[in-house]
Amino acid sequence: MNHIILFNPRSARSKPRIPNSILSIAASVEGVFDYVIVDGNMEIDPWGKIRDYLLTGKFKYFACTVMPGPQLKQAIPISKAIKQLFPGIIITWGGYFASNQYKTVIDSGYVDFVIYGPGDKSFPALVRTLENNAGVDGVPNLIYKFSNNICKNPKDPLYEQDALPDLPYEKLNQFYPLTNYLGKSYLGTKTIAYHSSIGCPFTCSFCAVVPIYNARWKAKSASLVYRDIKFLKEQFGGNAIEFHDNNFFVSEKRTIEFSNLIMQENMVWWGEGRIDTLNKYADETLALMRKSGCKMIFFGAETGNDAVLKIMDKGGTQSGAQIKAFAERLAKFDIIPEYSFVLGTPADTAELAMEQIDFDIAFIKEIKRINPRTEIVIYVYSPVPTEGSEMYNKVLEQGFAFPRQLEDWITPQWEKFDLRKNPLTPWLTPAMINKIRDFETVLNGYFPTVSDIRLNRTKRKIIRSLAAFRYRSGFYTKPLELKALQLLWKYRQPEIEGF
Ligand code: B12
Ligand code: SF4
Repeated sequence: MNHIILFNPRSARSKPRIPNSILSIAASVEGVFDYVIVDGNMEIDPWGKIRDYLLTGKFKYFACTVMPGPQLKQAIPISKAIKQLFPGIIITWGGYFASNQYKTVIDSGYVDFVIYGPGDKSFPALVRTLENNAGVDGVPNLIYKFSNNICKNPKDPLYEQDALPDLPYEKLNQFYPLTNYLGKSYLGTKTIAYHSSIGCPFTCSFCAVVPIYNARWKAKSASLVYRDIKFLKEQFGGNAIEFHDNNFFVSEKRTIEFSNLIMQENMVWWGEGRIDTLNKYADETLALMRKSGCKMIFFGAETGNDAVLKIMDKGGTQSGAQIKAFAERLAKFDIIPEYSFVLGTPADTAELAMEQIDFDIAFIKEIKRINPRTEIVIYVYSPVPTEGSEMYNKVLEQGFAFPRQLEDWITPQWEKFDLRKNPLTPWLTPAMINKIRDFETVLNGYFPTVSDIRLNRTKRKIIRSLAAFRYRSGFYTKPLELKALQLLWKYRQPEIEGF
């Protein structure tokens, strides 16, 4: 038998979202091969479920999506157990982790194939080829081992997104009620996760999207996006949208069209974009977006330092002055800028690395002065293998190396690396990491995120007044009282779990 198990390992403790990665693979085999979906976010014992499926003898393929971080905690042991107990099952991994760390994945010995980049055509082609006992060298976007060598087949150009098959929402609904995926968030009571474009046209040197998409971007048309959203609203009651695109706002024309269409639906929406791109949008467009329900936009501000921005290769047009001016501009349109910063980038000496951290902390405080509603997300820089970029070269020069064994990724140190909390990068001393983390705690105390909907007004007031002295005076060291409160109130960090 040749049935397929599609597995989405657990990625969030709560608030499961529509598993778009695995659902797009489901779409690619819908009506061609029989498949089941197992969602680790919805199962107490996903391994038990997978084992029971395999014991039926009907299955031949196990396909798993893997992003860095918690998903590895299920992806690794489950794939390993399948290979040990059911050696005939063919295991394929796809997604950002599998694509960027393919050598380690293939060398593990228990993952047979990696699909790097889009799997929409590659996965059905792989299964078809294997079913016909043909050679896999013609399957696009495929990585595998042959005679002890890792082979990388050529990659297809990005597909026209409107031409791809529709996501099989109703099929997902047969496995897990779709309404359970439409969670309560800052945006609405039933939030839809939607992915409307693939890739990104930029080449920021620290970004995991770049090695996979090489500055390519393709989007669904506004009318198709609207059609899908309307379907999810009418069939399942969705009332808000979280766009999961790397870069939703590349085309102003598409944003205008979408805003005009969604206006009548009375839905709040959110997406990720670039400051320099949106800064070029006309005032009328920004006003239209807000009117249509766009309440907050996530931006990679990264740093206020122009020299570091240049090394990060932020397209050559983003500057510290622009980041500040844009926060002020968005305030006029009542759109909340959610700025993410990457602190702890490599520097030639320890003094310079510390100076850069101090500079960014001061810059973030200035942004807060300019537009206090700006939401700040802080990451510690974690390298991604963007081969050939100035930043990655610097990282290698300083002695950084990724784990060689797949299992090492689930050790506590590397798990934290993935969450961009403790990057194991040689140029950052514990004092630097502590400074970043302590400042983050004080900042989150003084300005609790609006996206944590469980934090009521009283709690906000208490923690804000407790953090006021530290924030104003710059005394961030060991804010244990704030940490205790955040722990007690289960403060939600949007950078780890989304809204
Ligand atoms: C949604 C999301 C989350 C959600 C998870 C939601 C869920 N499933 O429950 C949450 C908010 C929890 C999350 C968290 C994190 N995330 Co996240 N996340 C995303 C996001 C925005 C969308 C993923 C998605 O659905 N894409 C839509 C699908 C259609 O695209 P796709 O996954 O690329 O799938 C295509 C191909 O990759 C391939 N494919 C994918 N899977 C498979 C499987 C098989 C078998 C095959 C054949 C092919 C295949 O085919 C698909 C169709 O073409 C992506 C960015 C993005 N735009 O993709 C980041 C992203 C994947 N996340 C990322 C990271 C780093 C994280 C974190 C680890 C860290 C962080 N702080 O952000 C955390 C913690 C992880 C955790 N808790 O698991 C990075 C990965 C970067 C990297 N270094 O590789 C991304 C790329 C964001 C970014 N630009 O930095 N994330
Ligand atoms: S704009 Fe964003 S998604 Fe695009 S390359 Fe830069 S950081 Fe990555």
